[in-house]
Amino acid sequence: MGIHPLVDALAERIRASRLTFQDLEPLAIGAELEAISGSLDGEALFIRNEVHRCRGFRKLHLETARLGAGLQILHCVFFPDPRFDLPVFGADIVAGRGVVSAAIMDLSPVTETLPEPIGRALRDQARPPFSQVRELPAWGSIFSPHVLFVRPETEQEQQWFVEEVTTALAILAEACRVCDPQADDDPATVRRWHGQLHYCKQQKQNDKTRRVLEKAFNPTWADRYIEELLFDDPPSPLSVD
Ligand code: BLA
Repeated sequence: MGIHPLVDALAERIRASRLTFQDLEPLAIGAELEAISGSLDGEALFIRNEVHRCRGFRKLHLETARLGAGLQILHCVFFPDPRFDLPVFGADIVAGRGVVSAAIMDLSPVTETLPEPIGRALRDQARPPFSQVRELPAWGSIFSPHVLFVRPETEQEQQWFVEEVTTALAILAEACRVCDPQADDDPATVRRWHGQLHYCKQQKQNDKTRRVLEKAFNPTWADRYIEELLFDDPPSPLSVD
């Protein structure tokens, strides 16, 4: 069985948007993390990971996965280089048996508020009338007021979701193009690094991700995967050269 069309369509769109970021280059990850396969209860499991960096972002991670009982996942996070005044881009789709239960996307601030040009661009954007907007869990305090968290019911709503992600990435790519880095030891850089650490800490409280990975693999593997690949702590700007 293939991958849900929304997962496929969004992955393709993210790959295309990714190319609009400057100085994009692949980051080496271990072969054991690039393509992971196995089986659970007789069903095929796989995870495909793509990791890049570019000017302004220390890590662009796109994961597509099929993890047992027909569960299909797209997970994507663009982690900014703290020297740049840029938010974290995050998206997650969870689909199973033809139904998409969760589709979430946000440009998340790493300080009190989003950089003003990004906040303004998002405010100016009319949101399509999704029929099922979902409530955020408590750890979701990291998300911006513009977070999109829905259960897209129809193909049209799924297309809207892809368009919303495309728009957010275009806004982010433009902000990135005009953003100049600050010094490693600039207090603003250090503040943004702390903000990114907090983002990762909150994401790691999502027990639903951990439970799925523990069941498909095992708790030790899941913990390592979450700590080292999904939400690794950003290196301190004061310790890198
Ligand atoms: C929810 N994430 C979920 C759910 C599962 C996963 C099974 C529950 C589905 C539902 O509530 O309908 C599983 N997500 C995974 C797994 C991976 C993954 C296994 O990415 C990776 C291998 N999660 C993220 C990112 C965001 C995110 C980047 O990884 C947002 C930017 C959000 N996922 C997110 C939220 C929920 C969720 C907010 C709902 C949690 C809840 O309602 O408690």
